[in-house]
Amino acid sequence: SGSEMGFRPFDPESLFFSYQTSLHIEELSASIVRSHRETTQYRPEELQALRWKVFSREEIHAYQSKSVDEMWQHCAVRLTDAVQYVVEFAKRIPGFRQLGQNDQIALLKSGSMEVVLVRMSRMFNTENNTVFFDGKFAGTELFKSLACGDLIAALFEFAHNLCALRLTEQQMAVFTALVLLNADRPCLEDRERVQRVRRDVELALSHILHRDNQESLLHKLYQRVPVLKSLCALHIEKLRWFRQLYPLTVHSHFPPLYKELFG
Ligand code: CLR
Repeated sequence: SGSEMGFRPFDPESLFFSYQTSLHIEELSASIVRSHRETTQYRPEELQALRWKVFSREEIHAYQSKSVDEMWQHCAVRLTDAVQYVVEFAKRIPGFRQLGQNDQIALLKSGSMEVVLVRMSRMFNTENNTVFFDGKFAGTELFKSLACGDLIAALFEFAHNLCALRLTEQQMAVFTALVLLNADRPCLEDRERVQRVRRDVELALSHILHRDNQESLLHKLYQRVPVLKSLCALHIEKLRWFRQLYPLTVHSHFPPLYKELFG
């Protein structure tokens, strides 16, 4: 037979199969990239044009003079806005809506904040370590009145390091889809189903990294996943601390979605 003679037998069936597969993966990447583009508040060109907008001394001072609970509430509202866009992104990932309702919620509960933090790196300027917040670029000192400097420093450091990888929008889109489709999340009812949707997104990520000739990024991206997890745990810990001090602020002034996801 052909294989005994050292070459593969020509098999039109299997050629057809691999053609179908790569077409499907190609379409999946394109679809995820489109969903990402439609659900990020700012396009890269817009962000580039806004880079010169930084807060003045006076404006920074005004944020620093806010009370702890006022600043927390303000940031919780901004963060919830960002989360809402991530929820919209998730819904547009092929296969996500087909998961059970409870599993969709479980994935968003643990994954939406992680995606916000990955997205933070697109809104980050490494030249002066500032992030786009409330219409201008802000450094860590602007968040002083939150009284959680360690969390803020860690979030900025994460954004800075992720920025250094210089991900394209396509790479970020597929990576964030992968962050959401994590079959190890607590409380999943049908892990196998999540794993199946994830498998194709993993292929999509390998595919675009291969195409971009940047396969070494795969390992670097997977390395960030446990860091994301610990940052989110720290955020929850800070929220618990804050809630103990200001239970009424959280109860009556925090966005319901924020409480539902993190509370
Ligand atoms: C992330 C990328 C999103 C847009 C966006 C909105 C809100 C921003 C967030 C980004 C980055 C982190 C951010 C947040 C508002 C407050 C939060 C600046 C840019 C800081 C780090 C404070 C966190 C405070 C918690 C303890 C509540 O597309």
